[in-house]
Amino acid sequence: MGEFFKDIPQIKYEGKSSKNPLAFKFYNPDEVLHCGGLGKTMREQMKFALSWWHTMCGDGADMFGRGTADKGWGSASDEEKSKNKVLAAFEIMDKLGIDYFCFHDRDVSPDYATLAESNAKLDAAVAVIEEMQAKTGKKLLWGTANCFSHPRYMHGAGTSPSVDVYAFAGAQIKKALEITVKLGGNGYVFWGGREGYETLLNTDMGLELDNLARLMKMAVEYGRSIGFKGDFYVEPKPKEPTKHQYDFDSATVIGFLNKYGLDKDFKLNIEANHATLAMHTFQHELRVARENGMFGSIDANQGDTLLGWDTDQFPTNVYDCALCMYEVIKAGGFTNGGLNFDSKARRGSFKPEDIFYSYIAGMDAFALGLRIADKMITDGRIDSFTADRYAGWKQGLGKDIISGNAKLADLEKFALDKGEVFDSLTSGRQEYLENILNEIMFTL
Ligand code: XLS
Ligand code: NI
Ligand code: NI
Repeated sequence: MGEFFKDIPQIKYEGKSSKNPLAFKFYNPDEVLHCGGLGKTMREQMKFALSWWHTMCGDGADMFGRGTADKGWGSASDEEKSKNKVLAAFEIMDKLGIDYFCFHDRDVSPDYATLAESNAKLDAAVAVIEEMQAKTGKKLLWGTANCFSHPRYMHGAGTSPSVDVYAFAGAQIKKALEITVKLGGNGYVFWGGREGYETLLNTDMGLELDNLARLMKMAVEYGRSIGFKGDFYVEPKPKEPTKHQYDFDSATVIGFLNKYGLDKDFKLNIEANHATLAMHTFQHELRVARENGMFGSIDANQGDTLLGWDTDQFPTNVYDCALCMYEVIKAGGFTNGGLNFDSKARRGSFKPEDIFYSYIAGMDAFALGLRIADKMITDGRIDSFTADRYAGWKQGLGKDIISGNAKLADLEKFALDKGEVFDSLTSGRQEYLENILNEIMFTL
């Protein structure tokens, strides 16, 4: 190792007084945080993952200009590049102390002339990953198939009007499941690339949604038959690349999974920037998933509230990270999921060392988030305020309603007896709570 990033040392925890830009200030991997009784090390609580597409492939190209970063990894051919990407990715993970990674099939190895050739070359690259995993103990958090980049997917994959394209997507998903199982992956993601529409004038929405569910069922059936024991995930996103993406937000996806009987095998992979695009907070999307028993994994990044697209920035907003980790702890922590940095350095941050500055920023922001969430829970003021607010549901009529023993007529009798209830209300105390959060955050 050390071949691609000779100038980058092993990144260590040096604490908050350090001024070393190539060190963690808040992420102390081996430190145990109580976290409401979960009591794991920071490393185990957060399960950071590297995203192959952004880190190993994304060169900063946008619709107004070519790439700025060199992601050729010194390779003379596509095959060599696939192999070098593996070596470079493992070097990055090693230097940052990241234990997991995530990929799309085509991040690992590109499309070749035929599906058979693409599969064979993908196998060769996967063999190198397998070898590196055996050497280092790094793990695959989740795999997925890229069924959106190739022009054949212009009208969608699982929602394409073309049976030919649908079959092609099925073939790609089958292969992606096989490599996920081969590499011991604990998750498989469906992000609805182009599963949506541009105009309803040409769209049979009912058939498209039924077909998408059919494809997911086939994936579950096949995945389980080859020994996949992990979670399938849907990653909600409201728009981009299509005008309307079917997997709009957590609530929409949960409705879809329930309708088609997929709720036992699927959970959600929540991405911060997608929440912003859906005009929700990140915490809202996580809360909806958690309350429905569907919290699975996280794509850690952040968007820009002034922009309407997926900027996939490395997360540095500590408020959002804290409220995210609060939801994760309340959900009982990660099981098969983790925090995948679906994030890219800005186009102007094009030097190799920017990869490390970016991950350090994201990991430290989430470390602060975890520390704050831990403290919010130990402090207890916010949780006990909320519990007290609903205390009425533990006794009398409230208890009867919850146990199903009250009818509308009982509610009427109660209201008539009681008279005006305005004076019994208590304040929601939003500002008081927000100030507690600030106090916890800034006295860490
Ligand atoms: C795109 C998505 C994508 C998924 C994986 O917006 O975030 O990167 O995470 O297909
Ligand atoms: Ni994502
Ligand atoms: Ni995204």
